[in-house]
Amino acid sequence: MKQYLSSEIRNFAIVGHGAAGKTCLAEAMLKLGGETNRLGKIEDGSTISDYHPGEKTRQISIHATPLHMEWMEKKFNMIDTPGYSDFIGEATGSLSVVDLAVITIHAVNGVEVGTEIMWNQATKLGIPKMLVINGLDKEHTRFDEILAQARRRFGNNVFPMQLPVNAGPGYNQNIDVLRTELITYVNDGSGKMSESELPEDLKTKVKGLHEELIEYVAESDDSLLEKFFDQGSLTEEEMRGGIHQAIQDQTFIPLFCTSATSNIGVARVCDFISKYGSSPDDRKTVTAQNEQGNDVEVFLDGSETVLQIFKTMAESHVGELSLFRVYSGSVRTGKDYYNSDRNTNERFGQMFILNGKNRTQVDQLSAGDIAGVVKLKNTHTGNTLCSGKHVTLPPMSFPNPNIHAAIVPTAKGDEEKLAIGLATLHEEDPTFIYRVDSEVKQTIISGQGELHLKVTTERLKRRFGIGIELEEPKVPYRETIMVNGAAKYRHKKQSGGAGQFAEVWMRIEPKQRGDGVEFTTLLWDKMWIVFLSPLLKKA
Ligand SMILES: Nc1nc2c(ncn2[C@@H]2O[C@H](COP(=O)(O)OP(=O)(O)OP(=O)(O)O)[C@@H](O)[C@H]2O)c(=O)[nH]1
Ligand SMILES: [Mg+2]
Repeated sequence: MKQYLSSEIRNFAIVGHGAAGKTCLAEAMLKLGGETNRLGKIEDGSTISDYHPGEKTRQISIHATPLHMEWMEKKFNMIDTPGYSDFIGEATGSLSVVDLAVITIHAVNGVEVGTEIMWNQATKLGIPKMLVINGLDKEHTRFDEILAQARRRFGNNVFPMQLPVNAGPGYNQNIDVLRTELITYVNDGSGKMSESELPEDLKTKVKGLHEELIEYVAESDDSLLEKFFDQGSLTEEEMRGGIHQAIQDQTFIPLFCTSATSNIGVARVCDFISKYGSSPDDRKTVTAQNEQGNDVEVFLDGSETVLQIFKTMAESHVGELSLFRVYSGSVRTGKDYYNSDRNTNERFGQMFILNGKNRTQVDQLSAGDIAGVVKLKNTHTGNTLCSGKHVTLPPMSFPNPNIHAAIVPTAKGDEEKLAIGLATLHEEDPTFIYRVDSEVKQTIISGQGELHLKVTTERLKRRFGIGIELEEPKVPYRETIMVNGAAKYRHKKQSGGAGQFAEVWMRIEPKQRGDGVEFTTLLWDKMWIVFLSPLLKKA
C-alpha cells in the first residue's frame, strides 16, 4: 500500500441515529472503491463493517469499525459507527480523530435524537459536517420535509447538493445542483451512473438553487465574489476552493441523497469528499501539553512523531491492535516511540490498515493517517506516543455510565479469569466500567444501557469462557435521625448488700446534613444524661 501525503487523506466518521443506513452506506462505498465485489447485506450478516457475532445476530452496529479505500487518488479512512445510544462512546471516540462527520439521516424518519447528538458532538469538537439523507428508495420518503426540518434544526446553511427525482421504490435519479445535470444510476447495485442534460421542468426547479449555491460560495472568498460580479457566474473549477473553505467554516452544510442498499447516489458523495472534503491539512495544529504541563502546539508538518491511540481492539483473528492517528511526523515499523502517559518506550511492530476483519500490512505512515499496530506492551486507549520532546495530547472524553449491575461467575475459581476479562473489555471500551465494592462484596459493572451491559457480558462469556450471572447491585443499608426523640431508663437492683441505682436519660436530635455525629455525656450526681446527635456521617 502506498504512503499517502496528508493532503491525499480523508478521515471521516459515518455517524447518525440507529438504523439510518450508516453501515450500508460504508458497504456501498467499499464496493465502489473495489474493496469488496459484492454489496453485503445487514439481514445476511454479510457486511464488511458489522462482522462481530453480536452485530450479526442483532443486525445493528456495536463497534466503531475502521475501513479504508481509495477514491479519485485520495485515501479514505472511514469509521462506521453505531447509532444505538448504548454504544455512543464508540461514535464520540471516533469523531475525536477524524476531520469530517458524515451524518446520515433516515429518509422516512428524518432528524432523530441520535442525529442531533452527533451533530452537537461534531460541533463541540469543531469538525465540519455533511448530511446524507439515505433510504430514498423506501416507500413514504419525505425529502422536502426532512430538508426543511434539517434547516430548522441545523440552520439555513444546510444546502441540498442533490435533489431526488424519483424517490420511492425504483429510485435511481438525482439532480446535481452544482453541475445542473441529471444523474441516472444503473439499478444493479454497481453504483454506475451516467450524466445527462436536465429536462426543462427540472431545469427551472434547480435554477434558483444553483444561483444560491454560487452566491454562498462566492461569499466565502473576496476574490471569488469579485469574479462573480465580473462574470455573473462561477465555473465548478472556480468554486472548488470556495466550497472547501465554506465547509471548513461551516457557513455551508452540503446535503446529499442516497439509497445505500441499491448504491444510488453514493458515488457522488465519494466524489464530493474526495474533491472538497476535509483533509488533515485543515487541522494543521493540535494543542498538547509538555512535561512541565504547559500548552504546546503540535504541527502536522513537524519532523518528530506524535500519535495518539484512540481505540484498542483485541480479537481472535487480529490479536491485540492499538488504533492510532498520526498528528505529526511519520511512523515506521521497527521504531521506538515514547509513551508520555506511561513513561515507557514502545517498539512498533507490524502495522495494519483494516477493512473490518481484513487487514493489510503497512510499514510507514505519514502525518494525518490512521492505522493499527500490533500488541504494545503497556499502552492504553488515549495515550500519546512521540519521538521527540515528550508531549501529551488531551485525553479523549467518554460519556459517564448510567446503568449498573453486579456480576458473579457461576463456577468457583473463575474470579481471576473474570478480573482479566473485565480489564480487557474496559480497555477496548472505556465506557464499560467495573469496580469491586468491598462494602457490599460485589463486582459492579457499569455502562450506557441494558443492551450495552448485555452485549459486553456476552463477549466476556464468548471470549474468556466464563459462565456469569448478573444480579441487582446491593444497596448498603444506612439510617439517619430525622426528628427529635427522648428516652429514660431506670436501673434498680437490691439483692443483698449495697443496692444499685442508676437512671439514664437520652435525647436524640438531628444535626444539619453533613455536620457529622456528636456524642455528649453529662454526668450529674447519680443521674446520667446522654445527648446523642444523629448518625449523619454517611447518610
Ligand atoms: N430500503 C433501504 N433500506 C436500507 C437502506 N440503507 C439501509 N437500509 C436498511 O436499514 C437497516 C439498517 O441499516 P444499517 O446500515 O445497519 O443502519 P446503521 O445506521 O448502520 O444502523 P446502526 O449501526 O445499528 O445504527 C437494514 O435493514 C438495511 O438493510 C437504503 O438505502 N434503502
Ligand atoms: Mg451500522
